[in-house]
Amino acid sequence: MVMRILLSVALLLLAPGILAGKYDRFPIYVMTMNSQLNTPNVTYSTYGVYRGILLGALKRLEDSNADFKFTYTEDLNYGPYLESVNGLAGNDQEHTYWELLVKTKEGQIIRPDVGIGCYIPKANEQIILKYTTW
Ligand code: B12
Ligand SMILES: *[C@@H]1O[C@H](CO)[C@@H](O)[C@H](O)[C@H]1NC(C)=O
Repeated sequence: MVMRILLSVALLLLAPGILAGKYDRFPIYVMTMNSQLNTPNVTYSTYGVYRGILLGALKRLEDSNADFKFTYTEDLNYGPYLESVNGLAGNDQEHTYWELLVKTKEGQIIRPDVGIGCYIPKANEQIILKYTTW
């Protein structure tokens, strides 16, 4: 009996947490930067959902903000490859590409080992799309 009450209490306490996890949307920021030209960094805000992929957040941003556009190609093995941002495309001959970096909420900059189709942003992260060379 006591166990049962304890169990119900535990479940009641857990439920809101589980629901919040599933239906939460949280802010994320997308910054474009260009290491080749001295153009200013631009930061856009959008949102992520629980365990949602970056590609979805980028599409949402594109739909909500006329100043942000991107294109991607589909790689057989690795999925979506970010090809262009706001009309500027990476180019194999020129060895340029859009690098995916992430500034975590602790302020650390990481380079994810997956692309935009697999990366799962967390709340308040800043996604950095950096036009650069390899
Ligand atoms: C060279 C290379 C690159 C070069 C490609 C230059 C070129 N055009 O030749 C550059 C520097 C551009 C690159 C970029 C990135 N890469 Co890379 N890359 C490689 C590497 C070392 C070799 C690929 C290769 O030449 N294979 C031989 C050729 C014959 O096969 P291929 O199928 O034609 O190769 C093409 C694809 O691999 C594609 N490609 C390369 N990287 C990526 C990443 C993604 C997400 C996609 C969709 C396609 C793709 O470019 C190649 C040439 O067209 C592999 C690791 C490996 N040893 O395989 C990682 C690898 C494929 N890359 C990886 C990653 C994560 C990235 C980045 C997302 C890194 C980042 N944080 O920015 C970015 C892509 C960002 C974007 N714009 O979407 C991962 C993919 C893992 C995954 N499951 O998503 C790998 C496996 C390395 C790893 N971390 O383990 N990459
Ligand atoms: C853009 O952001 C990067 C990374 O945060 C920073 O190093 C760089 O100085 C910024 N560039 C400009 C022009 O503000």
